Amino acid sequence: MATGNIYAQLRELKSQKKSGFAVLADPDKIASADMQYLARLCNDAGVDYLFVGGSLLVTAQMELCIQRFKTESDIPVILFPGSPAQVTPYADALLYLSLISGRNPELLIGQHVTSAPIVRASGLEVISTGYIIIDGGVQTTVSYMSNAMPIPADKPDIALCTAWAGEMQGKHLIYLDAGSGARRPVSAEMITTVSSHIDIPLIVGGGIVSPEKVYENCKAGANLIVVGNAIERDPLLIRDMAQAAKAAAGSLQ
Ligand code: 1GP
Repeated sequence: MATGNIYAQLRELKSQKKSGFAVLADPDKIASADMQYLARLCNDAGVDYLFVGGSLLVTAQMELCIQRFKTESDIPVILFPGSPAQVTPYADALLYLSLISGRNPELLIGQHVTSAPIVRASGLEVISTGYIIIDGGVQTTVSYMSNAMPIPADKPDIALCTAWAGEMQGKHLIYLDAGSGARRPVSAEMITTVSSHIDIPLIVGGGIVSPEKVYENCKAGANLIVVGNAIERDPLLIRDMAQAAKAAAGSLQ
């Protein structure tokens, strides 16, 4: 499938050894009155992308959330779906996730087959993503819902071989995720091991709670950092985190 603008931007980050910053909004956790506030904060802070989705959504607020973000900011909205039911044409792009660290055929290919007509008709920019879950020291929603074992946090070689396999299968991105609310984020060592040996952009998220960690992970080679929980608790972290990602430009990677 042809790739579009957002993927071109991510490739640019990779080739220029730069990093971006994305805020993950779980529509279940944001009151509709706060969506406008969050969108404006992100806009003012120079956030690169708004990710929307969740491993388990229990309210019907997703489309409202995306529409608010689109009216209140210029930031591209990327779907990070926990299931095909979260595919909506209101966003700009879709992370077309294949859980390559797991051995659950439904999340490798099954759900993709059943949702293919909807995805094709959506008009979204579809970004094929090798999704890799790393043990974050606690059972996260994604690890429970996916019924798949995460890669041990101290095994960067397994993460690298999984990322290589995804890259050779033609995935356009790799996403290393310790899971939302992880106690232990993906280690800098694992990020460097993976990033320095693949040619496609690397997204990192899960359990990142400080601008210092954002900076460290970008230095380690992440091209896009995703933060959700910490920002739900303290939206004022957005500015410092976005700046930390930009400040790390030109580092080792
Ligand atoms: C989870 O990577 C994201 O899939 C973000 O995680 O909510 O812990 O920041 P947090």
